[in-house]
Amino acid sequence: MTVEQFSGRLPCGSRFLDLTRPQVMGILNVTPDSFSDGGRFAQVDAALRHAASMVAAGASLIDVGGESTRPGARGVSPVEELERVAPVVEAIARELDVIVSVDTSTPAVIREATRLGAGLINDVRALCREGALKAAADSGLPVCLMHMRGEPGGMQQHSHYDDVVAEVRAFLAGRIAACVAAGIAVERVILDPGFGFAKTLEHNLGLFKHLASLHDLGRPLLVGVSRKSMLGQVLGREVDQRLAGSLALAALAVARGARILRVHDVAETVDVVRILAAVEAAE
Ligand code: 8Y4
Repeated sequence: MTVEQFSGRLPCGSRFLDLTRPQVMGILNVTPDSFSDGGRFAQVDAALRHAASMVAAGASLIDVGGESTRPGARGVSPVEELERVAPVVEAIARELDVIVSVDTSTPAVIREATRLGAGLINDVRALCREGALKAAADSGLPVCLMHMRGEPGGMQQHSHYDDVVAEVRAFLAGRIAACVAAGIAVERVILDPGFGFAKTLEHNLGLFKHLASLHDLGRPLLVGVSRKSMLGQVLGREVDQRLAGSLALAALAVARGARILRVHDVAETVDVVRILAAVEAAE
C-alpha cells in the first residue's frame, strides 16, 4: 500500500470532507455530567449552541458522544445513549453546515444517527461490538477505527505491549480487513491509534513519535490528544491547563501526517493548522 491511497474528498453522507489538508473535529459531549439539569430541550439547545460556536471557529466535523469513556464511568444502555445523542445529531445536521460524527459503538445508535443525518461513525471499539460492522456497512458512511484494549475505565490492566507501534498497527490492519469483509470499502476507513486508551505514558509518547509509521496502512489518520492525561503526566497540569500542550501535539501530529484532529479548543487548533499551511505553501 502507498501513503497516498486515499483521495482528497471523502463522502460523508450529504457532505464531503477535504482530506487534502488537515481538518479539525470539535468534541461535543452530551453525557449528563456535562449538561446536568434544565431538561432535554435545554440540553439540546446548549449542545447546538456549543456546536455552532465550534463551526464558527472552523470545525469541519462535530463529534457527538453520549457515552462517557472516562475511567470509572458507568456504562450507558443503548436506549439511554440514543436518547442523549439522537436529538443532538438531528439538530446539528439540520441547523449547521458541518459533518456530524457520532461517537458510538452501539449498532442501534449507528443506524438511527445515520437516518438523522450523521456523516461519520467514530467508534473507539473499532466496530468490534456484535452487529456494529453490519450497521456501519449499511450506513454507507465512513468509519473511524480506533485502537483500544479492554473497556474504557478498566483499561490500564491491558496496557502491556512488547512493541506498541507494531501491535497497534497489526490491530488496525485486522480491523480494516474485518471492515472490508463486512462490505465497508477501504476508502471509507479512517484510522486512529487511540491515545490514552489502555496505554501508559511511555506507550502514548512512543506511538506519537512514530505516528508516521502508521501511514503504510494507507488510510487517513485521526489523532485525539486534546487535554488528555498524557499531557497532565508530562506537564503536571490539570485538565483545564493543558491548552499549550494540546496545541504543541496538534502541530506535531499534523507534521507527522495526521489529517483529522479531535479537539476541545477548535479556534486555537484551527490557528495552528493555518500557520502550518502557510509555511507549507512557501517557496
Ligand atoms: C480530558 C478530556 C481528558 C477528554 C481526557 C479526555 C478519542 C475518541 C475519545 C480519540 C477517537 C477523551 C471518543 C476520551 N478519545 N475518538 N474519543 N479518538 N477517534 N478523553 O482519541 O477525549 S474520548
